[in-house]
Amino acid sequence: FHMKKLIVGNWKMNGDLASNAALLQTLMPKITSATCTVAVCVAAPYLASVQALLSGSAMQWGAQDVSQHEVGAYTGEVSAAMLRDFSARYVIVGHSERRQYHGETDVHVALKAQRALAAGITPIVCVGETLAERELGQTEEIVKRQLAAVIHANGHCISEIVVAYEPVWAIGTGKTASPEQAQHVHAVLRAQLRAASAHADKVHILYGGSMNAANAQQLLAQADIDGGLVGGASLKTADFLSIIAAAS
Ligand code: G2H
Repeated sequence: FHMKKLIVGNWKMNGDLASNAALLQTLMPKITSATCTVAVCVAAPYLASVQALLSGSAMQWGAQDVSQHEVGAYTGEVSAAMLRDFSARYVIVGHSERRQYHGETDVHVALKAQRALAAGITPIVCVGETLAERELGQTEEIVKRQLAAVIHANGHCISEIVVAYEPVWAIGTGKTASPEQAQHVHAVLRAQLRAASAHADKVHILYGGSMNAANAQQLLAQADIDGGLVGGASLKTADFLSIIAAAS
């Protein structure tokens, strides 16, 4: 059974109208192949322009966060239905930067994943341990706890999610998990998904954390690494294209 790999650019809080358009116009003609799925997750204000640019292309788009609430008096929040209005295919939930700087807990992340699924948007659920947790030997326990919350809240829909393993110590630091370290955790996550769903093997488990042109191939060659969630390198055309080539 061969799963098409999924490469998602996480632009984080970068870019502007002009630079987004320039980046996508360079990427679009080069991303025509059906051998790998490619998406970019952009800041919410740019969804409309990214939708206009990418509609009809081979690229997908999505957002970086979604409200845990459905609708109502939640100033500043963006709902799953709003993302749906701009045909977002994906939304990242529980990125470690949200957990770290915005107080998101496993409970919030589970609710956000639920809202996304209910709106027909695929949540990219991020899990990962900090350096201190890894050094204490708690990696498996932490990622399993983070994923368990989402499995518990989403039951039989769990095969509709994407999981991203992002060791916090590897994010934006230039330090990457070795292919063996990453594969080990991916296998743990796969086993947990299999225990929850008969369709676990169709869940993409992405690696994230300083994935780049030089390390992508080896990471993507691992049995349970089904793609990448790419931050910094997704803002550089040549690097992002190399990663896509490695996944194709
Ligand atoms: C991890 C990743 C993308 P970077 O956060 O989500 O970013 O590739 O810059 O480490």
